[in-house]
Amino acid sequence: MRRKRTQGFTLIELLVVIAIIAILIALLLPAVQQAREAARRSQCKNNQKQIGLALHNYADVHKMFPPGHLDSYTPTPGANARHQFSWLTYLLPYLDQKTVYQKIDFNALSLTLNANVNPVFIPVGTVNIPLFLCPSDSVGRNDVNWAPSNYFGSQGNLCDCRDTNCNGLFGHSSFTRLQSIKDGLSQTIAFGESLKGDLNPATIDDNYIFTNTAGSSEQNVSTCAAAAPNASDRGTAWFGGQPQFNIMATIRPPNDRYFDCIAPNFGCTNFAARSAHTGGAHLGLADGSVRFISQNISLQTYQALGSRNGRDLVGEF
Ligand SMILES: [Ca+2]
Ligand SMILES: [Ca+2]
Repeated sequence: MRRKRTQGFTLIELLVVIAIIAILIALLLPAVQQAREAARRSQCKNNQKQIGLALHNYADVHKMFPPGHLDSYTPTPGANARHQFSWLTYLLPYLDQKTVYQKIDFNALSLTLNANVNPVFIPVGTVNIPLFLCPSDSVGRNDVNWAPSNYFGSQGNLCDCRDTNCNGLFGHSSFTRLQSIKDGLSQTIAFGESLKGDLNPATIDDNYIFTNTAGSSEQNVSTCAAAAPNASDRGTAWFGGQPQFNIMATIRPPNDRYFDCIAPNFGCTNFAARSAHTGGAHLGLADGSVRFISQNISLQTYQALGSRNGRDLVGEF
Protein backbone atom coordinates (compact mmCIF):
# COMPACT_ATOMS: atom_id res chain seq x y z
CA MET A 1 0.00 0.00 0.00
CA ARG A 2 1.42 3.33 -1.03
CA ARG A 3 1.22 6.23 1.39
CA LYS A 4 -0.01 9.31 -0.27
CA ARG A 5 2.32 12.23 0.29
CA THR A 6 0.43 15.39 1.00
CA GLN A 7 1.26 18.47 -1.03
CA GLY A 8 3.07 21.42 0.62
CA PHE A 9 5.31 21.68 3.64
CA THR A 10 5.55 19.48 6.68
CA LEU A 11 5.31 21.18 10.05
CA ILE A 12 9.07 20.89 10.55
CA GLU A 13 9.77 22.50 7.18
CA LEU A 14 7.36 25.31 7.98
CA LEU A 15 9.02 25.97 11.33
CA VAL A 16 12.46 26.04 9.70
CA VAL A 17 11.25 28.53 7.09
CA ILE A 18 9.68 30.73 9.76
CA ALA A 19 12.88 30.62 11.81
CA ILE A 20 14.97 31.62 8.79
CA ILE A 21 12.61 34.53 8.00
CA ALA A 22 12.73 35.66 11.64
CA ILE A 23 16.52 35.63 11.62
CA LEU A 24 16.61 37.59 8.36
CA ILE A 25 14.20 40.20 9.75
CA ALA A 26 16.24 40.48 12.94
CA LEU A 27 19.35 41.05 10.85
CA LEU A 28 17.76 43.52 8.45
CA LEU A 29 15.65 45.60 10.82
CA PRO A 30 18.49 47.54 12.46
CA ALA A 31 19.93 48.27 9.02
CA VAL A 32 16.55 49.57 7.82
CA GLN A 33 16.15 51.67 10.96
CA GLN A 34 19.65 53.07 10.55
CA ALA A 35 18.95 53.96 6.93
CA ARG A 36 15.75 55.71 7.95
CA GLU A 37 17.48 57.70 10.69
CA ALA A 38 20.25 58.62 8.24
CA ALA A 39 17.58 60.00 5.89
CA ARG A 40 15.90 61.92 8.72
CA ARG A 41 19.21 63.28 9.92
CA SER A 42 20.09 64.42 6.42
CA GLN A 43 16.71 66.21 6.23
CA CYS A 44 17.47 67.97 9.53
CA LYS A 45 20.77 69.19 8.15
CA ASN A 46 19.29 70.29 4.82
CA ASN A 47 16.67 72.34 6.66
CA GLN A 48 19.46 74.08 8.53
CA LYS A 49 21.31 74.80 5.29
CA GLN A 50 18.22 76.49 3.90
CA ILE A 51 17.76 78.51 7.09
CA GLY A 52 21.44 79.54 6.90
CA LEU A 53 20.94 80.69 3.32
CA ALA A 54 17.78 82.58 4.30
CA LEU A 55 19.72 84.35 7.07
CA HIS A 56 22.21 85.60 4.50
CA ASN A 57 19.51 86.66 2.08
CA TYR A 58 17.86 88.54 4.94
CA ALA A 59 21.20 90.17 5.85
CA ASP A 60 21.76 91.20 2.22
CA VAL A 61 18.53 93.17 2.27
CA HIS A 62 18.53 94.51 5.84
CA LYS A 63 22.29 94.79 6.44
CA MET A 64 21.86 92.88 9.70
CA PHE A 65 20.50 89.58 10.99
CA PRO A 66 16.96 89.46 12.35
CA PRO A 67 16.44 89.96 16.11
CA GLY A 68 16.36 86.86 18.34
CA HIS A 69 13.00 88.21 19.39
CA LEU A 70 11.66 91.72 19.66
CA ASP A 71 10.27 93.20 22.80
CA SER A 72 8.16 96.32 22.68
CA TYR A 73 9.10 97.28 26.25
CA THR A 74 12.82 96.64 26.26
CA PRO A 75 14.67 96.82 28.56
CA THR A 76 12.11 96.73 31.39
CA PRO A 77 11.27 93.17 32.33
CA GLY A 78 8.05 92.17 34.03
CA ALA A 79 4.41 92.02 33.16
CA ASN A 80 4.76 94.47 30.31
CA ALA A 81 7.61 92.63 28.64
CA ARG A 82 5.74 90.82 25.93
CA HIS A 83 8.24 89.10 23.74
CA GLN A 84 7.22 89.42 20.20
CA PHE A 85 8.06 87.47 17.10
CA SER A 86 10.85 84.96 16.81
CA TRP A 87 13.90 85.23 14.54
CA LEU A 88 12.37 82.52 12.35
CA THR A 89 9.35 84.71 11.68
CA TYR A 90 11.52 87.28 9.92
CA LEU A 91 12.99 84.62 7.64
CA LEU A 92 9.66 83.48 6.20
CA PRO A 93 9.90 85.62 3.02
CA TYR A 94 13.29 84.02 2.31
CA LEU A 95 11.97 80.49 2.78
CA ASP A 96 9.12 80.51 0.26
CA GLN A 97 6.65 81.41 3.01
CA LYS A 98 5.66 84.90 1.88
CA THR A 99 1.94 84.20 2.17
CA VAL A 100 2.31 83.27 5.85
CA TYR A 101 4.52 86.30 6.46
CA GLN A 102 2.06 88.70 4.86
CA LYS A 103 -0.65 87.64 7.31
CA ILE A 104 1.37 88.85 10.30
CA ASP A 105 0.53 92.22 11.82
CA PHE A 106 3.91 93.24 13.21
CA ASN A 107 2.33 96.14 15.10
CA ALA A 108 0.23 93.87 17.27
CA LEU A 109 1.52 92.17 20.41
CA SER A 110 2.00 88.44 20.09
CA LEU A 111 1.08 87.87 23.74
CA THR A 112 -1.64 89.35 25.88
CA LEU A 113 -0.83 90.80 29.32
CA ASN A 114 -1.32 87.46 31.03
CA ALA A 115 1.04 85.88 28.52
CA ASN A 116 -1.61 84.07 26.55
CA VAL A 117 -1.39 83.96 22.80
CA ASN A 118 -3.01 86.96 21.19
CA PRO A 119 -5.89 85.25 19.34
CA VAL A 120 -5.20 87.45 16.31
CA PHE A 121 -2.10 85.37 15.64
CA ILE A 122 -3.51 81.89 15.99
CA PRO A 123 -4.24 81.55 12.24
CA VAL A 124 -0.57 82.34 11.50
CA GLY A 125 1.20 80.72 14.44
CA THR A 126 -0.56 77.41 13.87
CA VAL A 127 0.70 77.03 10.30
CA ASN A 128 2.99 74.02 10.21
CA ILE A 129 6.30 74.86 8.50
CA PRO A 130 7.98 71.51 7.66
CA LEU A 131 11.31 73.27 7.11
CA PHE A 132 11.36 74.21 10.80
CA LEU A 133 11.08 70.57 11.90
CA CYS A 134 13.75 67.92 12.29
CA PRO A 135 12.07 64.56 11.59
CA SER A 136 14.49 62.72 13.93
CA ASP A 137 12.69 64.36 16.86
CA SER A 138 9.89 61.97 17.76
CA VAL A 139 7.95 64.52 19.83
CA GLY A 140 5.12 65.85 17.71
CA ARG A 141 2.99 68.94 17.82
CA ASN A 142 1.38 69.45 21.21
CA ASP A 143 0.03 72.97 21.50
CA VAL A 144 -3.15 73.84 19.63
CA ASN A 145 -2.20 77.54 19.60
CA TRP A 146 1.21 77.12 17.99
CA ALA A 147 3.10 75.03 15.45
CA PRO A 148 6.57 73.94 16.62
CA SER A 149 10.22 74.37 15.58
CA ASN A 150 13.44 72.46 16.21
CA TYR A 151 15.78 75.31 15.25
CA PHE A 152 17.07 77.71 17.88
CA GLY A 153 19.04 80.93 17.37
CA SER A 154 22.23 81.12 19.45
CA GLN A 155 22.65 83.88 22.01
CA GLY A 156 26.25 82.73 22.67
CA ASN A 157 27.70 82.04 26.08
CA LEU A 158 27.58 85.53 27.57
CA CYS A 159 24.30 87.32 27.61
CA ASP A 160 22.97 89.93 29.98
CA CYS A 161 19.36 88.99 29.87
CA ARG A 162 18.14 92.48 30.69
CA ASP A 163 19.62 94.18 27.69
CA THR A 164 20.55 93.39 24.16
CA ASN A 165 24.17 92.61 24.86
CA CYS A 166 24.74 88.97 23.89
CA ASN A 167 27.91 87.60 22.35
CA GLY A 168 25.94 85.25 20.11
CA LEU A 169 24.01 86.28 17.01
CA PHE A 170 20.54 86.27 18.54
CA GLY A 171 19.40 87.94 21.74
CA HIS A 172 16.71 90.09 23.17
CA SER A 173 16.01 92.74 20.48
CA SER A 174 19.41 92.04 18.93
CA PHE A 175 20.22 93.37 15.48
CA THR A 176 23.55 91.75 14.73
CA ARG A 177 25.48 93.13 11.80
CA LEU A 178 27.82 90.93 9.80
CA GLN A 179 30.78 93.14 10.64
CA SER A 180 30.17 92.62 14.37
CA ILE A 181 30.98 88.93 13.90
CA LYS A 182 34.65 89.68 14.41
CA ASP A 183 35.75 86.09 15.05
CA GLY A 184 34.86 85.09 11.49
CA LEU A 185 31.65 83.76 9.97
CA SER A 186 33.00 80.21 9.63
CA GLN A 187 34.14 80.21 13.28
CA THR A 188 30.89 81.40 14.84
CA ILE A 189 27.72 79.45 15.63
CA ALA A 190 24.52 81.11 14.38
CA PHE A 191 21.91 78.57 15.42
CA GLY A 192 21.42 74.94 16.32
CA GLU A 193 18.90 72.20 16.68
CA SER A 194 16.97 71.38 19.84
CA LEU A 195 14.32 68.88 20.87
CA LYS A 196 10.67 69.76 21.32
CA GLY A 197 8.93 69.56 24.69
CA ASP A 198 5.86 67.38 25.03
CA LEU A 199 3.95 69.63 27.49
CA ASN A 200 3.87 66.70 29.93
CA PRO A 201 5.83 67.35 33.17
CA ALA A 202 5.68 63.62 34.00
CA THR A 203 7.97 62.68 31.11
CA ILE A 204 11.29 63.96 32.32
CA ASP A 205 13.72 63.88 29.39
CA ASP A 206 12.40 66.91 27.53
CA ASN A 207 11.65 69.06 30.60
CA TYR A 208 13.59 72.19 31.54
CA ILE A 209 14.05 74.26 34.68
CA PHE A 210 12.20 77.52 35.07
CA THR A 211 14.06 79.63 37.67
CA ASN A 212 12.31 82.35 39.59
CA THR A 213 15.30 84.54 40.27
CA ALA A 214 15.93 87.80 38.50
CA GLY A 215 19.05 88.32 36.44
CA SER A 216 21.10 85.71 34.73
CA SER A 217 21.11 82.86 37.28
CA GLU A 218 19.71 80.55 34.64
CA GLN A 219 23.12 80.74 33.01
CA ASN A 220 24.72 79.33 36.14
CA VAL A 221 24.39 75.57 35.81
CA SER A 222 24.73 74.73 39.53
CA THR A 223 22.20 77.39 40.63
CA CYS A 224 19.79 76.23 38.02
CA ALA A 225 20.29 72.52 38.68
CA ALA A 226 19.20 73.06 42.30
CA ALA A 227 15.63 73.53 41.06
CA ALA A 228 13.32 70.82 39.77
CA PRO A 229 12.47 70.61 36.08
CA ASN A 230 8.87 71.52 35.69
CA ALA A 231 8.04 72.63 32.21
CA SER A 232 8.21 71.17 28.76
CA ASP A 233 7.10 73.63 26.09
CA ARG A 234 10.56 73.89 24.55
CA GLY A 235 10.31 74.51 20.81
CA THR A 236 6.54 74.39 20.71
CA ALA A 237 6.21 77.64 18.72
CA TRP A 238 8.22 78.80 15.70
CA PHE A 239 6.26 82.03 15.81
CA GLY A 240 6.52 82.92 19.50
CA GLY A 241 9.17 85.31 20.76
CA GLN A 242 9.55 83.73 24.18
CA PRO A 243 13.07 82.33 24.29
CA GLN A 244 12.17 78.79 25.30
CA PHE A 245 10.58 78.44 21.88
CA ASN A 246 13.61 79.10 19.75
CA ILE A 247 16.69 80.54 21.51
CA MET A 248 19.68 78.46 22.65
CA ALA A 249 23.00 79.22 24.35
CA THR A 250 26.50 77.83 23.91
CA ILE A 251 27.29 77.73 27.63
CA ARG A 252 27.00 73.95 27.72
CA PRO A 253 27.89 71.33 25.08
CA PRO A 254 25.36 69.74 22.70
CA ASN A 255 23.08 67.17 24.40
CA ASP A 256 24.30 68.30 27.84
CA ARG A 257 23.27 65.93 30.62
CA TYR A 258 21.90 68.73 32.82
CA PHE A 259 18.42 70.09 32.29
CA ASP A 260 18.01 73.23 30.24
CA CYS A 261 17.29 76.41 32.22
CA ILE A 262 15.41 79.63 31.72
CA ALA A 263 14.50 82.69 33.80
CA PRO A 264 11.15 84.33 33.15
CA ASN A 265 10.80 87.71 31.45
CA PHE A 266 14.46 88.29 30.72
CA GLY A 267 14.61 86.74 27.30
CA CYS A 268 17.58 84.61 28.22
CA THR A 269 18.13 80.88 28.26
CA ASN A 270 20.71 78.29 29.12
CA PHE A 271 19.40 75.81 26.59
CA ALA A 272 21.98 73.48 25.07
CA ALA A 273 21.79 72.40 21.44
CA ARG A 274 20.02 69.04 21.51
CA SER A 275 19.26 66.32 19.02
CA ALA A 276 17.98 62.78 18.68
CA HIS A 277 21.10 61.91 16.65
CA THR A 278 23.81 59.89 18.30
CA GLY A 279 26.80 61.77 19.70
CA GLY A 280 26.10 65.44 19.01
CA ALA A 281 23.95 67.96 17.15
CA HIS A 282 23.98 70.01 13.96
CA LEU A 283 24.99 73.62 14.39
CA GLY A 284 24.53 76.23 11.68
CA LEU A 285 27.51 78.56 11.40
CA ALA A 286 27.32 82.24 10.50
CA ASP A 287 28.76 81.56 7.02
CA GLY A 288 25.71 79.42 6.18
CA SER A 289 27.46 76.04 6.55
CA VAL A 290 26.16 73.32 8.89
CA ARG A 291 28.42 71.18 11.06
CA PHE A 292 27.71 68.15 13.21
CA ILE A 293 29.41 69.00 16.50
CA SER A 294 30.27 66.25 18.97
CA GLN A 295 28.79 66.42 22.44
CA ASN A 296 32.32 65.62 23.64
CA ILE A 297 33.82 68.79 22.12
CA SER A 298 36.02 70.72 24.55
CA LEU A 299 33.85 73.29 26.29
CA GLN A 300 36.47 75.95 25.66
CA THR A 301 36.31 75.32 21.91
CA TYR A 302 32.52 75.22 21.91
CA GLN A 303 32.17 78.47 23.85
CA ALA A 304 34.72 80.09 21.53
CA LEU A 305 32.52 78.99 18.61
CA GLY A 306 29.51 80.53 20.33
CA SER A 307 30.98 84.02 20.68
CA ARG A 308 31.06 86.36 17.70
CA ASN A 309 33.52 88.85 19.19
CA GLY A 310 35.62 86.94 21.74
CA ARG A 311 38.82 87.25 19.68
CA ASP A 312 39.34 83.61 20.56
CA LEU A 313 41.04 81.01 18.41
CA VAL A 314 38.80 78.05 17.79
CA GLY A 315 41.20 75.64 16.08
CA GLU A 316 39.94 72.28 14.80
CA PHE A 317 36.43 71.20 15.68
CA1 LIG B 1 7.95 66.18 29.43
CA1 LIG C 1 34.36 83.26 19.12
